[in-house]
Amino acid sequence: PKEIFLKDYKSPDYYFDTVDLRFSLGEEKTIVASKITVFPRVEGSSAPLVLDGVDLKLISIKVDGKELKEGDYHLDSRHLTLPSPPEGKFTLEIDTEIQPQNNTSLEGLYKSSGNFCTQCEAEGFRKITFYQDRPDIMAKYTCRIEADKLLYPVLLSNGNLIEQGTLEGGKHYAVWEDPFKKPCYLFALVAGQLESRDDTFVTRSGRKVALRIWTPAQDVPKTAHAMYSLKAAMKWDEDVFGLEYDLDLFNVVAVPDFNMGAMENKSLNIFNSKLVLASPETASDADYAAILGVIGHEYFHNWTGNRVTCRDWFQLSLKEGLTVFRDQEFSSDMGSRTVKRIADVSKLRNYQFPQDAGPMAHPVRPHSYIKMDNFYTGKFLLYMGAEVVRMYKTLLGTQGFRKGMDLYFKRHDGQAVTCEDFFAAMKDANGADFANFLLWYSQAGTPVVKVTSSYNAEAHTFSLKFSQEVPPTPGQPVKESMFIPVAVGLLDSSGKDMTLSSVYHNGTLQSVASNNQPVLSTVLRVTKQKEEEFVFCDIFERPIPSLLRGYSAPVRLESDLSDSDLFFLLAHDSDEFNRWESGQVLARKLMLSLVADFQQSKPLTLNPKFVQGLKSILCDPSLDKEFIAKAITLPGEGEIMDMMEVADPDAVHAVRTFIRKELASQLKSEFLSTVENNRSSEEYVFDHPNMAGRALKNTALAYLGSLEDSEITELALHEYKTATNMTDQFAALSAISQKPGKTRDDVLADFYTKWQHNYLVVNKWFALQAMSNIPGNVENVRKLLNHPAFDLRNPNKVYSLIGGFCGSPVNFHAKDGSGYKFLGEIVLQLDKLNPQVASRMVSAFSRWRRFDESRQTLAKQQLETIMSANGLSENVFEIASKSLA
Ligand code: HT7
Ligand code: ZN
Repeated sequence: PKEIFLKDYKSPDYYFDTVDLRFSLGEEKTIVASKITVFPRVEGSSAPLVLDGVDLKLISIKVDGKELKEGDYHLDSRHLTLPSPPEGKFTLEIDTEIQPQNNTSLEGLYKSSGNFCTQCEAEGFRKITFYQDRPDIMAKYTCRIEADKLLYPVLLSNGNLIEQGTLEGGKHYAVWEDPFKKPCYLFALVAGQLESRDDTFVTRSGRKVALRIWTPAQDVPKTAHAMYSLKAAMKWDEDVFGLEYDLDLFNVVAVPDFNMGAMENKSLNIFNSKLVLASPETASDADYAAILGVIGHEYFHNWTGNRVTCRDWFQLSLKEGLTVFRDQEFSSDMGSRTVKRIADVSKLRNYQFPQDAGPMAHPVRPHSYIKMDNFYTGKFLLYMGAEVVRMYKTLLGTQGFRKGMDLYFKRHDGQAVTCEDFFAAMKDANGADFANFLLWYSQAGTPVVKVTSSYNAEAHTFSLKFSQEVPPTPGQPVKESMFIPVAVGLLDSSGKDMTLSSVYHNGTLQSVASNNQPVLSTVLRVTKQKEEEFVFCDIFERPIPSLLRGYSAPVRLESDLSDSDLFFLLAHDSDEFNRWESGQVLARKLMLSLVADFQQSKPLTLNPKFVQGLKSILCDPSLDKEFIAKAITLPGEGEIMDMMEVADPDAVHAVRTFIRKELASQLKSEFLSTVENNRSSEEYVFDHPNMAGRALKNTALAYLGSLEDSEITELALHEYKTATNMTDQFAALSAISQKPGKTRDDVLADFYTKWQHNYLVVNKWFALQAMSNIPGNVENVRKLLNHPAFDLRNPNKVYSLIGGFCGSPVNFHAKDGSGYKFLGEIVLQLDKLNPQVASRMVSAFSRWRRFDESRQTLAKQQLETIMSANGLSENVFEIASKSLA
């Protein structure tokens, strides 16, 4: 496999102006005829024209209407080359045959539940026809689709429908024209038996946009929330960024077989059904929230990704980081900002810290790759990219950021650009000094920021001294210091924010006031590696600093705050994110010290102050209920293992289980009344107060479920039977499933019987069992592989069952290697069907060096077996080989 480097980027020798595609869709074969107008970048160029093409059968090729003979071109398994194309502008016509019905990779054109659909990002278009499959080739497309009318009554592509009609032999056709230039990764086609939910949105300039969400007929009633989300997103983008939709039609299609969440194809978004279909009985609050966020995300791409796209795939975070940031802000505005930030930071930590510390570490803009798809798999690039965009906003403020966005669109609409172009727009629009901010794009590794504080009672000054270190990562042994925006507030002894007026930095006095008004929070610009001091003036008592408010930069913070400072912040910080964070820091410290006790066979005891701290949060009626739910949830086992020299899954699991049980038994009556007082109303409402109540009730129920107590089993069974929505029903099922036994078996069987006809609910049932910590669960998971509802070809099922299993530290990392062996076998089977899904699964091995020697040996064996397999895909090769390197 060939590694591709950013430094080797070259502008294409040829551009495409118009692309006319004609699809003749069939059961045995599909014919794709393309007609492209080509022009050279440099007048008079005689460079060869190299087209990408994979798994294609070439039928014919014509240049300016003249058929080429063998010898006039070269064809290999990946490219079609014209060694000497004509000078100047010419037309290229290529007929190709493909077999979408046999395409299990789910990239290019494939079939899902009998319908045709496409997935072209990142490099799937080359599986449809020969093309320069790179995002800096932007062209105007028309697409004619011809197919059997009964089997495929609906024919969709990008843009506007300009013609349709019937043909002989029971066929029909439709012609679509997209007036906007686009890269081929945004091309889409759908043909099948679908029905739509229709609505309209009138843009602020008065354009009436037809909105259609397409699914199989029986699922149309489940698209109401997706439609609500789409209209909310369209309105939000107008209100917050002044961005209007630009066509008269916006289609969304839901398909059950999809490698990722969704795809932002111009005016024809294609979605994994999981992120469209919802009804209160079948979808949880988390599903509802995910649909809102992802519908928003794909819609927002219309401007950030489609109108302005990436020059090359190394710039992926230009569109993904920015669009993830935009969807995060959208969801924050639609619900609770703090809770959303907590959820996003938790996700970031789950992807950022492990990846940054492992063999797959790479910067936000990678320097090289073998298979581009692997960057989506890690999610790092998406979430970390969003953090980089968030830092611009932190530094510039809401208005400054908006100015930067306006300039970005003004300069680059219709272009394929780079991260530097985005940086320049932000900088130029604000005349900002961003120091070496660009390093965030090129330097890998999570900076570790250390802070110490001291108070001078005589001078009335408070000093914060920072130092930073970026750990070495593969290929980057030595690091430069980064520009880190650190948002800070100071709490007085009553827990209120002190007013901040001025601060000395590097010996110069700077005002921190905004519009001459003192402020309660300020952003410090930390740039140096060694000690960098900020001294706050006019501070009349020793404050407790609230550092990195709202997680203002994606770093690991190590401060000298004592436990009592942290308890104080947990109780009082006006920055709710930091309230949560203080609780998490305390919990992490506690868990790590108990892990050490466990490893030394010491008895485990729980610090009463910790119980008290959690109790006061749990019982504080002034707090948002979802915030409470988050604040009383312990850090995950993965997060704690990441902080250990040698990860010990058994010890971490034992400790987390111990703390949960201990909290449940000491706070049993509080948890019981929390359940009692927060039962859902009969009617399901998707809004923050209702979701928050359910989140709190179900967190309490989960704690109670850890107890060996028949009263609790009865309670959970009651909750299960009386639940009126999936959130509550599944939470009760999860609480019951914590302990093996007849009740668990019966309720799991009941749940399956009830929901066997809904594949999305059945996937939840698979995931719940797969993630179980019951010892030896690998055998149960192996059995489930043969369950009639399971299918290795469907990514959602694989993510639920196999992905769920790999997320359970005790069983995946079982000492006897049974978990590793299971995954090794599955990866090889999967790789033959769907390399993208296989590479997602194999990445569970990538941190094998973090474990003890015996686990290392067992995991390494599996990786080596995978590497030695014949015909391994590039996707799996890249992850497995980098993991072993
Ligand atoms: N932009 C979309 C990327 C995507 C993708 C990438 C590789 C393989 C399959 C894929 N499906 C969708 C995702 C998004 O931005 O939501
Ligand atoms: Zn995206």
